[in-house]
Amino acid sequence: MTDIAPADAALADAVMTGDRRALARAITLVESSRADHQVRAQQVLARVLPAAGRSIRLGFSGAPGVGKSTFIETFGGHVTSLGHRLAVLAIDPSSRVSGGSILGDKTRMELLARNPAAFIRPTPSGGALGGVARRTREAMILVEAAGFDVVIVETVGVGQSETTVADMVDMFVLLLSPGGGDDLQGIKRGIMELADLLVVNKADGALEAPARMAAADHAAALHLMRPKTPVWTAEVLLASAMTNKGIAEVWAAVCRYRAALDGAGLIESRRHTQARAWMWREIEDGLIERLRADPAVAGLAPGMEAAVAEGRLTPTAAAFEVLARFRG
Ligand SMILES: Nc1nc2c(ncn2[C@@H]2O[C@H](COP(=O)(O)OP(=O)(O)OP(=O)(O)O)[C@@H](O)[C@H]2O)c(=O)[nH]1
Ligand SMILES: [Mg+2]
Repeated sequence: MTDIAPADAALADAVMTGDRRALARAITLVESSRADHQVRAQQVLARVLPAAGRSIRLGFSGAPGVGKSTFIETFGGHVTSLGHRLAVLAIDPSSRVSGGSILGDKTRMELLARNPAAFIRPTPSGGALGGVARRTREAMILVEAAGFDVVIVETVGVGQSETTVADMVDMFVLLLSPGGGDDLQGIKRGIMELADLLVVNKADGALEAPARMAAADHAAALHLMRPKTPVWTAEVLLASAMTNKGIAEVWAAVCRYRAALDGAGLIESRRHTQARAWMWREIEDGLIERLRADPAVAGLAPGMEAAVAEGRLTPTAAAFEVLARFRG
């Protein structure tokens, strides 16, 4: 890697002093797809890396409308009132409207958006899940370096993004709505299995009784699942982002979880595993990109595809031919 430019070194240093504008600029650099920006972003990240990693990383997911934004607003108010500094990032590969979902409903996070102890960054718009995930991971490093000690990565509970988020955080929290079993909520068993904590939101007013029933149902379903780690068994809590009920208990559960895993050295080892897996993902993505850009491969691939389609060659043999032609 070439040496970092003085201006970028200054940017990295400003991030580490907690300068919010520098932080926003550094995240913008990380999000840029320009090749020269990518090089500079990696230099900035390398410089701040020693100052990162000292947060609790939380993933929040749940079906559309379950109350994620409202919950993060209320939960964020509680956590910052305890003296923590909270950063909220989002992964939303569906990239609904430009600006992303968090910015779109900043009205739901009005207090948090104005809270000096909080930093909200909207979804980087567009791109495949892998690209969005990379930018979110790198933004996480930057917010940690800027001194935010609680990081929430929010994702909409549709499709692959839960797995992606679960793979980059210390604790995965699934928000559920009252009423209906998991079938009704479209929550797949695989996603429940990712959860370290389940929170049935909207446990207020007329929804309180159905919320209790939903919580009991989910607790029963959890009972049949194998815990992700021997030191922590997933719990189901009731909360209302509207009335504040149960919010302190959710934070208390986060603290208990952290203590349990930290005590067993599991947060560190989980992060090591995640970092290694991330490196290999980047290598795989980079290789594929180079392969597709290779002129020899580009010349050969269409013929190979035709041969495979017409049954003149097995896909395996065709793949061997293509790989043999690839010079890297
Ligand atoms: N009764 C009740 N309603 C709530 C609660 N939390 C959120 N809501 C309502 O549920 C609706 C959806 O809330 P959001 O916070 O936008 O939900 P979301 O999960 O962020 O939705 P998407 O961003 O679209 O995925 C809004 O009308 C909220 O006012 C709660 O604790 N109780
Ligand atoms: Mg939302």
